Order: sequence, then C-alpha cells, then structure tokens
Amino acid sequence: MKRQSTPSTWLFLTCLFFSQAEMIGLFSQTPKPNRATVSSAIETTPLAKRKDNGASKVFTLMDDEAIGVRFMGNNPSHFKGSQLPVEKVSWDEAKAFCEQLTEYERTAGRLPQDRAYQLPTEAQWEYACRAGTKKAWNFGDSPSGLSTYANFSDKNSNLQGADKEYDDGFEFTAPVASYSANAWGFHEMHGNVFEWCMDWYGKHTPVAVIDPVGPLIGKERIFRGGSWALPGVFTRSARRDKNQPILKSGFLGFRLCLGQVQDKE
Ligand SMILES: [Ca+2]
Ligand SMILES: [Ca+2]
Repeated sequence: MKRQSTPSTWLFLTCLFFSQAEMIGLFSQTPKPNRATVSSAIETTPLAKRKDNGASKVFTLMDDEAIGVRFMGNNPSHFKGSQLPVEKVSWDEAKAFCEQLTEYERTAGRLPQDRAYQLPTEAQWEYACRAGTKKAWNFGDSPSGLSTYANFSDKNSNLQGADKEYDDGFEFTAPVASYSANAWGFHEMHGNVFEWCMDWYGKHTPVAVIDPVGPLIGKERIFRGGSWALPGVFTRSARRDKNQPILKSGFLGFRLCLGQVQDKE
C-alpha cells in the first residue's frame, strides 16, 4: 500500500531529519544544538492535541512507530528497516529511551522542565486511536475495513488462527504509514506492532475518571493495538493486553508522547 503523509506529519519528519545526526549521538557524545528541534516540531504537529474539555491536559502523540529505530542507536528490532517499527524493546528500555531523550532535549534548551517525552498512558493511547469514535475500530464496527487500516495476521501469515479471508499485504511488520490514517491522522494504531503504554495493568474502575494513569504498583504493563502476529480482533480500539515490563517481542514496540511532567512522573 502507498505511504500516506499529512502536511503536519511531513513537517514533523522533516524537522526530525535535520536533527537526526545529533539525535543518533544521544548515547555516545555531547550533542550540538542546531536549527531544528524535535520538541518544537512536535509542538507544531496538530495531531492528538488533547484539550477537549476543561479538565484534560494537552499531550502530543507521535505518528511514528519507527521512532525508536532511528534514534535508539542500535536498532533492537528483529525486522530491520529504517521505516519499519521498532520492536523487541522492553517496557524498561522504552521508558529509559524516553528519559534520555527528555534529558537530551532539556540540555539542548529545547524542552521546558515541565514537559517530557513519555510513553502514552493507556487512556491517551486509546483517545488518539479512537479519534472521537466509539465503535469497535476507528473505521467502524465492521471488520471489513481491517485490510485497509491494520496489519494483522491475515492471509499472508502462516500463523495459527490467521484471518485468512483478509489481505493486508504484509506477513510481518509493515513500513510506518502503510495503512490509512484515522480521523486525526494516526497510522497503525490498529495493528502492525503492539505499543507499550505507561500504565501498570489494572481493572478499569466502575466510575469514569479523567486522565487516568493506572495503578500505582503492578506486575504487568499495558500494551495496545494488536500486531501482525495476531488476528484482527486484537486490533480493536478497546482491546487491552499486558505482560511483564522485561518482555521483548517482535510484535511489540512503542511510540512517543510529549506531555506534562506531572502527568506521570
Ligand atoms: Ca498482515
Ligand atoms: Ca500499532
């Protein structure tokens, strides 16, 4: 399928390109500030700015499952490619990457002390995935749209339980933005790789809460969205999965969120 980019995504990726050299040096040398900034690029990206009511905080989620591939130094992924999503990265490693990126950007004077790169909370992730929708997927209740919007275990897969009646074009991971975006411009919220969220796993509370951050303690971390290795039902907007934070898997990655420090720290 053809890669699709919104103008805002283009702007964001262009800015990242200009700062890529110094970002790769994140773990190996003293960075040198240049004209482009990751943080300002994200700030100008209108995707998933959450301010839908007076109680909610603004956050920005990145439309890029491959960010870790380009900026983590050594690509940990089983499936290699600059446009393929990062995977085989544990929650602990993803969290550490967020912290290092935050420190790097603050040191360079590009990130205020009250802002930080983080994993999205489960609530933030689902908010961005749904893009205002309330149905099973952000494209509707019928799975007929799966092949257009998600990479999952389909007819290209040799895995048990694959949804052989669908053809999404890929057996394993697909390049970012291979599939149609949701209404807010996010690609691959359904499928491709699961994405780690910040929260410990816990049962949903019976009463609705605003901006939840999950339990204070736990044994397993949440990941969301389904993957190339599992049938389409795992890609549903409300589907919750979890595992130990040390898990590394070829079907599990992450995307970054730029938020307020007090959100989760
Ligand atoms: Ca597939
Ligand atoms: Ca995904």
